[in-house]
Amino acid sequence: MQMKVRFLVFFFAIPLVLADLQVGFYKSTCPQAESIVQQVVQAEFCRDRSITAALLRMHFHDCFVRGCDASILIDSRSEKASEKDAGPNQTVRGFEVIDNAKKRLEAACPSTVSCADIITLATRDAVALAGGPNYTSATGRRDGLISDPEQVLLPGPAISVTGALQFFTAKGMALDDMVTLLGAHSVGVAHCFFFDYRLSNYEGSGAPDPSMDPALIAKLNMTCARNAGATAFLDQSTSFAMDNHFFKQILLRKGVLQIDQELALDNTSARFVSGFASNEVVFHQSFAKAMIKLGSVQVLVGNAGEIRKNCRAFNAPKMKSK
Ligand code: HEM
Ligand SMILES: *[C@@H]1O[C@H](CO)[C@@H](O)[C@H](O)[C@H]1NC(C)=O
Ligand SMILES: *[C@@H]1O[C@H](CO)[C@@H](O)[C@H](O)[C@H]1NC(C)=O
Ligand SMILES: *[C@@H]1O[C@H](CO)[C@@H](O)[C@H](O)[C@H]1NC(C)=O
Ligand SMILES: CC(=O)N[C@H]1CO[C@H](CO)[C@@H](O)[C@@H]1O
Repeated sequence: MQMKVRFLVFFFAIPLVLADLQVGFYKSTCPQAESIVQQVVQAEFCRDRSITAALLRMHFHDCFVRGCDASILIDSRSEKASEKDAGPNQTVRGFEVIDNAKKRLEAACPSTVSCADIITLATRDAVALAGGPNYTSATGRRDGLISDPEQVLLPGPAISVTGALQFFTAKGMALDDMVTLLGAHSVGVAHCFFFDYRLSNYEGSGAPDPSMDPALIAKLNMTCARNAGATAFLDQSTSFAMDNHFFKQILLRKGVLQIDQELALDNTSARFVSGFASNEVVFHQSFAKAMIKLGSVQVLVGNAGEIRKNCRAFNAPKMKSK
């Protein structure tokens, strides 16, 4: 009996190991790693609550291009463009928080904690601070050696649910994961150029997008008339909280991005939307699970890649002799 139980435990434990990432990977090599990241994020959050949105989007963009390998952090140089030069990356922000955490981690435990893990841990902490679930993140990611703007293929805001799903299934995720992760649009903003085509003459109809609440059309129209770089909150109800109001809003036709509104209208995704809108606990549980999945997409582990010393640049090639 004892043997059988042990065998079963061992057997079932396998799928829980996420590609060799492990909870508490830095326990012996840098015990203060997670608390250092948490302190930096907490300090930033007190200064500016929008850091949660910035980190969530950074984490998503990192993991969907070459896996969660911090390729998004590399600065471009005059002779070599990086992911930051790609169109969709133009408005990614929050890089200073990662730099700040890295600086303190290098002082405490040099060349030990990867930039990819810093993004993952910082995002986890920022989500919890914004009232989202406080989940456990496995660590042990390594930093990638490539950052290429040509490889940034991310869905745009006018994509359909079916179209967007192809991006997610390519990363091993299902429709429920996608609807859940788009719940990250519970925080943060979008620039007018990502949604203003919905406000008038939508698809040449001479009228605004009929799927948007007319009061929201009028409001956004005023916001965007003010200046070209204007932004609107993705969740017009509770714009800084990782709660389930985003799902309630799209049921009321108050989705700012077309893809967000589509989630409520498409009959494949609509049932997940109503489920999350009516039960925040279910949304939070699903969000924790989906974020852990997101953070394990195509990770580099073991001896792959490197541990960058500066998150914005690859390490210098190793010298052959000392
Ligand atoms: C089909 C998938 C997705 C599309 C088409 C999409 C599109 C967009 C667009 C167009 C913006 C506005 C950016 C700006 O104006 O600066 C945005 C913002 C944002 N996205 Fe997504 N997104 C998707 C999935 C996700 C996922 C999976 C996450 C995270 C798990 C995420 C998190 C965010 C956050 C937090 C913001 C606000 C950023 C800020 O305030 O700086 N998005 N997204
Ligand atoms: C999340 O949980 C960790 C570990 O229990 C704790 O240290 C941290 O303060 C929690 N974060 C929030 C925002 O509650
Ligand atoms: C939005 O503003 C434009 C002008 O910038 C105007 O033509 C249009 O009628 C407005 N639409 C609504 C719904 O207010
Ligand atoms: C979903 O909508 C399509 C048409 O857009 C329809 O053919 C299909 O039967 C619907 N499925 C369900 C489950 O309602
Ligand atoms: C944050 C960042 O580096 N954004 C860059 C994205 O790419 C454009 C060029 O397309 C740069 O101008 C931005 O600085």
